[in-house]
Amino acid sequence: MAMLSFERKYRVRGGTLIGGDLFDFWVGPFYVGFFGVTAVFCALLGSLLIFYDVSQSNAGMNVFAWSVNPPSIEYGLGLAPLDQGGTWQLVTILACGAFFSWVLREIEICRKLGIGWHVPIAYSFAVLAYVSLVVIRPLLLGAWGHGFPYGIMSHLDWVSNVGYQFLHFHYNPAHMLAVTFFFTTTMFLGLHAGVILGAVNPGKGETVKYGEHENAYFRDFICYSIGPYGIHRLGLFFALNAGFWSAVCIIISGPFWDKGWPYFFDFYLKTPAAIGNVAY
Ligand code: UQ2
Repeated sequence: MAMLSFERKYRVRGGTLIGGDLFDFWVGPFYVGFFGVTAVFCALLGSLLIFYDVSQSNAGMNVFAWSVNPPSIEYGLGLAPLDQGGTWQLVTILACGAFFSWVLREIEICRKLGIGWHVPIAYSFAVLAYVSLVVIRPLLLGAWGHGFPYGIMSHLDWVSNVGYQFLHFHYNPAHMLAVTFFFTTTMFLGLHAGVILGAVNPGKGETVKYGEHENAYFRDFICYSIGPYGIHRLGLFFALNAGFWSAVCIIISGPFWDKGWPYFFDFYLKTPAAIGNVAY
């Protein structure tokens, strides 16, 4: 890919977190950096281990049946033999290595450009959601076997099974918050993308519009415009909260709440609103 003339001035030295000028170069359009090397190393080795593990199973070429499974609960927090979940443990370590490397690579690029760390901070919430499932919750429950399996159908089965262990996972209040944030985030992106495309691509013969028209649109439509900075702050806030409450909702399930989630709302029966008014 050809380097655009103005790109040269953004391809600045420095900003690295480790190793000085070592790996401070680009390959085509890609910044390499120390953490680019560690990310690619972890991702390649992890992928090879996944293919190795799957090759030892009887799943054949059916990709939907491929699954790298965690050890059984009996192994606790110890290491398991490769064919008993040890590969899952190595893949998990390498996945964490790749994800953490990616966060640090994003930070180095922010430092080079002199921009804020919003992207690495946002991405780290996604990493947190993953780490909650395969590291934090298994540690709190005392066994790596509580992690989820790495497979297309098998991870869906895991989600369903864990959900039913709590009778009805949608009664988990943190899950309610997470779902609500996910949905509102897509609504905000839909509204935002729609208004931006509507303004810059108004149709044949119309002149391209801009920010004031976007403002006016939402004032006329819902009596309120949050503004061009506001919509991005709101969107980032809601997106980060979606990841954050996802992490909370799974970490509390088991380590801090071991009944069905519907029972959580039994506290209502002890409130003045219910006492003497609700039969049960
Ligand atoms: C907006 C605005 C934008 C937008 C969008 C809105 C000009 C280009 C999508 C509308 C969003 C609003 C009003 C948020 C409503 C908030 C809640 C909590 C329901 O006003 O400013 O900029 O893209």
